[in-house]
Amino acid sequence: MNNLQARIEEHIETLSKFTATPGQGTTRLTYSNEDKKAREYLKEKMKEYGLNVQEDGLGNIFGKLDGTLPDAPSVLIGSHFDSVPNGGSYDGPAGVVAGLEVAALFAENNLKPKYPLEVIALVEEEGSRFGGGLMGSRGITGLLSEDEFKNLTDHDGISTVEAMTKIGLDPTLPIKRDPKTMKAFLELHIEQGPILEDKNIPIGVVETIVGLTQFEITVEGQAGHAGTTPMDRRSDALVTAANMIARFPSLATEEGEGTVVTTGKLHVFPNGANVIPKKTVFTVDIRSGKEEHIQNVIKKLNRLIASYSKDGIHISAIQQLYMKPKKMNQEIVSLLKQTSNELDIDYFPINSGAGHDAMVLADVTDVGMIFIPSKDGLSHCPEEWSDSRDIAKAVDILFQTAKKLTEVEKK
Ligand code: HGY
Ligand code: MN
Ligand code: MN
Repeated sequence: MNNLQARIEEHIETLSKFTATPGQGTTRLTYSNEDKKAREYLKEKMKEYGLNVQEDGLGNIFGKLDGTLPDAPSVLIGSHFDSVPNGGSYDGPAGVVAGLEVAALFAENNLKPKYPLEVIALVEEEGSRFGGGLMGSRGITGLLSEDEFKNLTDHDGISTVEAMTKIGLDPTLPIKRDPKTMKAFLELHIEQGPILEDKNIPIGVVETIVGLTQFEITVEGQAGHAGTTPMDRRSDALVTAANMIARFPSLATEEGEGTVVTTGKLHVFPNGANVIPKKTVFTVDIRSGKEEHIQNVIKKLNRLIASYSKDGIHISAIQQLYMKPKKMNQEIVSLLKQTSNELDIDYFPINSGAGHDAMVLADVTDVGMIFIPSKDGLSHCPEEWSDSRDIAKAVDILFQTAKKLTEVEKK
């Protein structure tokens, strides 16, 4: 195993230990103690690799290698470092680690870039704690306003500001970043699907990222005794939710073209075996490569809500996130393909069914993304695994691409 691959494995292994569910995958919620430990590790490595480290008012981490051009915009490389509950070790961290190791190669080769290089580690991409997702990158671009950010609370009613302060972060630091300070953003991510592994190709060059929206639906009925309440006198919030959720797969298949609809979260109140549920809260995640399909499913969802709002049942919906499908910057896509060819690394042009911070930053700077294979196509589960040799190949591509984009001065 070469030195780069060994360092990659050490980073991934170390970060995977910062989990609230040891032995049951990675659970690293934003601003948790696990976040704090991962953050300290990443900042320590950034300093070790010669980067100036800063955090913003959301807790995103930036490690900067200054360029020779004064006040020039940065080439950013990184991803997120939060996780889904009981997730894997690579979703997010693979991209942050790749950014770290590109910076290490700049340091090892004593490279002087004209444009600064910045390694970034973003918060709350998954939305596991505060809902919606893509929070860190949406804060940077202003898509999430400072007020919206500060009013977010988790399932226990703890606010972002309260949670940040608890782990020593400063919510008074700037949140929105001036787009003129960003020249480009490169992100390595695991594919989270089976295509690259099936084709036995180590690199995917991302062309587009799927559009997506997420709703939180609340169904309110009437609690009651499971034994004494006749069936025709119930306003059962869980039966209503179940009837609605059972319709979602057909909403997706009716649209076709890869449209998907998922309910991943369901809370029942008061959640007693002998109590007719008073309230249910569940999520609906809708995705498609074509925005018209997302809009059609939203219309059908609204019709479902209207048709089930009767007999003592009240249904409300909060739209937590809406992102149009995004194309990657064509010049960067070509540069990534050209660099892969120069390095004789096989690649496959691919579209992303997962959402990524790259789709948000694409609103304010030129963005490019590459994938590596996921074993058995699995992700968002403890079985998630990718080969550090593929991460090393991705680092080589990102290193050469970053040298071009930062216009490293020829010695
Ligand atoms: O949901 C997604 O696509 C990403 O994993 N946040
Ligand atoms: Mn991810
Ligand atoms: Mn994810």
